[in-house]
Formats: sequence, C-alpha cells, structure tokens
Amino acid sequence: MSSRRQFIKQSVMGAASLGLITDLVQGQPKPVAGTPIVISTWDFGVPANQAAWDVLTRNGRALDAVEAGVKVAEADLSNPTVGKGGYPDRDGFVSLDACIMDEEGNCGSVAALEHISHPISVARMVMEKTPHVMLVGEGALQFALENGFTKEDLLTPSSKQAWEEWLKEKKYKPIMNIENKSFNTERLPGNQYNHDTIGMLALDAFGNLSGACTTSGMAFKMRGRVGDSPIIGAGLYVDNEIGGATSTGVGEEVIRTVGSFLVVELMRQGYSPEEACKEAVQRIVKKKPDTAKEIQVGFLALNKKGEYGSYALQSGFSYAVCNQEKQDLILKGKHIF
Ligand code: SD4
Repeated sequence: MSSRRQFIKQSVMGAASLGLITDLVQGQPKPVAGTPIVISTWDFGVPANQAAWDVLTRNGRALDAVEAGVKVAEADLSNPTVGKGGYPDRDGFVSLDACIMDEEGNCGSVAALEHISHPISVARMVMEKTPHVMLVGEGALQFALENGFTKEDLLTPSSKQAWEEWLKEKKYKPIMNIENKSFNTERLPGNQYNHDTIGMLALDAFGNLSGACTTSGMAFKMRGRVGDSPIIGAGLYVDNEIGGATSTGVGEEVIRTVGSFLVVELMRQGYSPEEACKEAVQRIVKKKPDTAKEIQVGFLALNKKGEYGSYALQSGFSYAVCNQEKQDLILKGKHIF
C-alpha cells in the first residue's frame, strides 16, 4: 500500500474510533445544540475560558481546550492559589495538585507535585503515557522531568512574603470562608484569600466533554496534605453521556462526599446542573451541619446539552461562562447560607 493510502487509512480509522468520520468527510463538525461552551470556577475563569474558547472555536477537542484554559491560571503569577506563585505549605514548599478527564473516561492526575509550573500538563501526560491514573510527590516530579518539563522555583517573592508573614503567628486553622464578607477574619496577609482552585468544563463542537482542575490547595497546609482537586470523582468528574462537574472549597468535605461524581450521577437521574450541585452541597450540610456553616464549598456542573449551573455553601462563589452569546460572563453561584 502506498504510504499516502496507508496514511489516509490510518487517519480514517483514527477518526472513526473518535466517532468523527462523518464530520471529517464534511470538514466541519455537525452542529450540536448548546456547543461549544466552556465554564470555570471564579472570576479568574474569564481569561482562562478565553484560551479554551480559542481552541473550541477552531473545532478543537474539549480536552485541549481545558488544558489550554487552566494553564492561563497556572501561569498567572499574581494568582496565589494556582500554579507558580501559589502559596506554599507551612514549611515553605509550593506543592500543586491537578487532574484532567476526557470524553472517553480517561483520566490523569498529579498530587503534591513540586517545581513544575503546569501540573495540568503533567496530569495529562500521566493519562496519555502511563498505564496509571495518579502520580504523587517525588515520583510525579521524576516523571515530569523525564518527559521534558523544566524544574522551577515556584515560590515567588510575594508568596514567600505572605508565608513569612504567616510564620509570625503560624496559626494553623484551615477554616475557609474567603469570599463571604462576614467571614473575612480568615483572610491572609495582604488581604489575600487562602484558597481558590480553577475547575473547568468544556463541551466541544462535536458534543464531547472534558474537564480539568488545578490548584496549590490550602495555603500553608500541612506538608503532604492533598485536597479534592486531583482526586477523580471528588474535585472533577466527567461522563460523556451525562455531563461533568468540578468543585472548589474545602477539599476534605468534597472528598468525604465524592462530590463531583455525585453531581454527575444526580444529573444522570434527571437533576438539572444547578439542582445537582445544590443536592451535593446539601449532603455536606446533612453530614456535618456545624462544619458546613463555617466553610466554603462550591460545585459547578455542565451537562451534555450545554446547560450549566452551580451551588455553594456560602455566598461569594462565582464562575465564568464562555459561549456563542457571551465571552466574558461572570455569574454568582447560588448558596445555602
Ligand atoms: C483544596 N479544593 O485543596 C482545594 C482548594 C480550593 O477554593 O478549591 N479552594 O481543598
């Protein structure tokens, strides 16, 4: 067989396995209602969504979109909660958590990864290049370095300064209610917030879903502490038949309720994205009513039809939406308390 024919055959077989054959023949995706769309947690989701949108509008894959999107937040040095510039643990080490999941249920994750400014891309490589789902700590770093990532010092002058400020009192009290003005006593030096994560969900023009989640976790956490963000089912879950969900807030409570998986399963039962997120935060309230009043957890969900919604324990949770109608929409999450 000529190499050209061989190439065409291989391309068509690859496309067929992705279910894109009709689309490729026509050169365009068949329009799927509600697509493309990308949503992500917090106001810093706006520039992140923009990068994802660039991929989606070129008929790119949702997986590429969410990776490109959250990398914007990881690269933002002024953001003390994601990627380089994230606040360190209480011993001064910046350790990052991230995970990613595609439309076929493939997933990859890294936890307690140091010295690499784009943990999401390492997570993707774990997914694509290893038979595993999750690598942690030293092993994750070794894997990243063996695969071309560069070792960096992630502690920026301003995050070092915030840590040194924190060291004066060393108040280890991981209570999180950063957004709700009435809880602002827990703010960090410099009026900074002590946790935020970017979780992103995208539905591409082919109707496929993917998600990504990346964070430096709780500021000044115990060394070795890992939250929900790199845990598939807790910080992120995607089922291409139903929808996807992601979370932000106190990871311990999200892990205890396997929050993002729960949201997706509730959508499978017919709940709207917002109803599903509400039920998931209510589970936290039901299990730990006193804790729930003191902490923040927010869920964000997107279903297969491009419908989205969120719910949080406390006021102040925001999320960013980017679709055909609006590229820089910020919405306030509804909340229980
Ligand atoms: C964690 N869920 O490490 C993350 C932190 C976060 O908003 O989302 N903060 O528990």
